[in-house]
Amino acid sequence: MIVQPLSRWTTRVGLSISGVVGLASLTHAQVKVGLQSSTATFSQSVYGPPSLTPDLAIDGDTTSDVNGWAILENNLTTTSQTAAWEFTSDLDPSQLLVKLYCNHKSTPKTLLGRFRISVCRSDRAYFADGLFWDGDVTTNWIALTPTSITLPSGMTSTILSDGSVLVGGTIPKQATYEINFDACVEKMTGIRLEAIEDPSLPGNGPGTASNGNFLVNEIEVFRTPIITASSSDVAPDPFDFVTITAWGGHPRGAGYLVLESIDGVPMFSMLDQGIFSDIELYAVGDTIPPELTGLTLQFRVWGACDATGKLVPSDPVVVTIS
Ligand SMILES: [Ca+2]
Ligand SMILES: [Ca+2]
Repeated sequence: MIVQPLSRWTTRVGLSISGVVGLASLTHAQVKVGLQSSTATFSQSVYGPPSLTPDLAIDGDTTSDVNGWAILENNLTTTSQTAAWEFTSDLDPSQLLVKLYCNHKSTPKTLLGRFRISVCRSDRAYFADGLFWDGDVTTNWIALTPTSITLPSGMTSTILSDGSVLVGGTIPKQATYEINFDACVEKMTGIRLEAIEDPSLPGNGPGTASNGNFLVNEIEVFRTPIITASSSDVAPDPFDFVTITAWGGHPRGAGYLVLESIDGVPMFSMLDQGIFSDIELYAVGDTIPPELTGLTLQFRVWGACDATGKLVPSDPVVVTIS
């Protein structure tokens, strides 16, 4: 087997040929992520215990008027506040969709003005203690920079250098924000929502209400796994073919290999996962089936991180089996 080395990438990748299976197709199922242990630095109360608390932002009610997290203090001022939740199970590297519902009706335009989303890999014992005032939201957070944002018509968003989002334009009465991220992070355990003051906002923010308040009725997180197929997903096929086990890595985190045939087979993809900081490109196998001779495979690392932590594909690398 002849292989060409990766030239541009500091990462090297592995490739092995070891068996016979059929053709596979890839599916990219988006699944909702469970959240728990709602925690905040502050939650709004009305001269009593906290009543607009982050647990109401994960109760499944996205539309009731007063059902979510808000931060107005009893002196009717606001300041930057933070909420955090644990993921109910660890997440592998994912494309994340975060939906933020701001549907307060009796006080319209009570939307998030500037905010930032982060994830962490910490043990759940060390963050998100479930308190609604002075809760523990401190751990090693990894701020995510959105790859795209969908807002109601007329609203604008600006992604600032710290990864936070500042909304502007025409502020509607209610809004649902949809923010996409590439989360190039292994074994994610939690998510943080920072509401950040900004001088462009009414009352200096962090919300769009005149007093800087907001109400987040609900936060929903959906993930699309980067890994979408494994050997068990490969259905038998009349065209017996070779099993490709591939793995890749990147010094900064996770990496994945997508294999695509560029001749001979219309769809030929299979993934495996591995985390390696420095691996070699090599082939494993007793013999190469004769029908593979001359086959050309193209593959690329999908999941290499660029300088901002975004998942990016490498340039194609071509392997010819001989
Ligand atoms: Ca809710
Ligand atoms: Ca915890």
